[in-house]
Amino acid sequence: MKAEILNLLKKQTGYLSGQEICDQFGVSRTAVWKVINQLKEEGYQIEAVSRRGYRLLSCPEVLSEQEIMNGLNTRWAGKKIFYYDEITSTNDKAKELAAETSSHGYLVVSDYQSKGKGRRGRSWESPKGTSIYMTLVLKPRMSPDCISSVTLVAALAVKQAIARQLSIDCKIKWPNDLVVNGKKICGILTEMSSQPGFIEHVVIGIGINANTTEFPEEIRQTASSLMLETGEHVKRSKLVSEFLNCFEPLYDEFEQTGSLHFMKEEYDDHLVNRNEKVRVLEPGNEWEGMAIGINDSGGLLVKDEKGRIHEVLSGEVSVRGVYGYV
Ligand code: BT5
Repeated sequence: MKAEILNLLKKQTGYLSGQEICDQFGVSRTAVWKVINQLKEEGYQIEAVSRRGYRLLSCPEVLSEQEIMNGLNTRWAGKKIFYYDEITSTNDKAKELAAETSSHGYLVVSDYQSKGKGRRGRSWESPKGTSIYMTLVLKPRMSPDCISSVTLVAALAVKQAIARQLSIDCKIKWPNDLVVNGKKICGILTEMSSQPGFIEHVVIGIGINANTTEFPEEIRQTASSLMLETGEHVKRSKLVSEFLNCFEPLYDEFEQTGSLHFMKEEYDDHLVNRNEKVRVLEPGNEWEGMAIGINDSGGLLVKDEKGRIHEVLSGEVSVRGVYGYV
């Protein structure tokens, strides 16, 4: 009922009478008053005038289930949202929930993570109230081999969502980072649970530095936020809904065709070190070459000094610019 009342308040230009709300939902005035108070606690400014009713004055910049839902335009992505003020890691919570339910496409989102995770045991800085930490849970109908491609689908969806809200064009650092002006503003951690030949679930964890202004010393040179790079304040809930709106059609197409062919051109156009020299760090082997673009299965094509083209697969491999992170 909270979401519906909020929607009514948003649509109304003047006052919305308390009685009207009671009639519409068949509830008492006290119940309405309680919902209004909950909304106020969440940061909505609502004016209450006797005999006229309620009027919404302003909406907070909050990350909340309601606000994300309001911006959704999807069939299945994010239709169920688990919101937390704080959590250890949205990926860990998502995996816990995935084991208990069979539904596809729900989102776990939190305002703070005490143990945000990066890949291979690394950590993800997750300060409170400024950024986005979310995990989408999928039950894919595809072979486990296709899963690394899902990270690329998510990266392109984040890029598209950011472009819808802010006047910047982010670059993608294959396979799982987004960068602006050479600094990392988003990281993706995809984890899968599978049995031989089939996938039980996949969780796609995404951290976006939205309005963060301070980073710890160790990452100050390589990390940044959308606000620092654009000067624009990011509406986090809106960005989350846009991500889901962008992700759904891309994923549907990928699931149907089993290939990234349909998005390859757009992806390559945003590949940060396309046609530049990169260093490929494979376990026990480091070499340099020129990044060309991705192939239909999500591998990165890199041309070595002899002109031979190699498919670099994500996993144990890192690709860096020869001068540093990008
Ligand atoms: C990643 O790992 O980039 C994947 C990050 C995924 C984070 C999301 S948040 C929601 C979900 N729940 C989780 O627990 N995780 C996911 P990797 O490529 O390994 O990069 C990690 C490295 O990035 C660290 O070792 C730092 O050097 C750097 N780093 C840490 N926090 C950062 C931040 N907030 N912004 C930019 N760089 C950061």
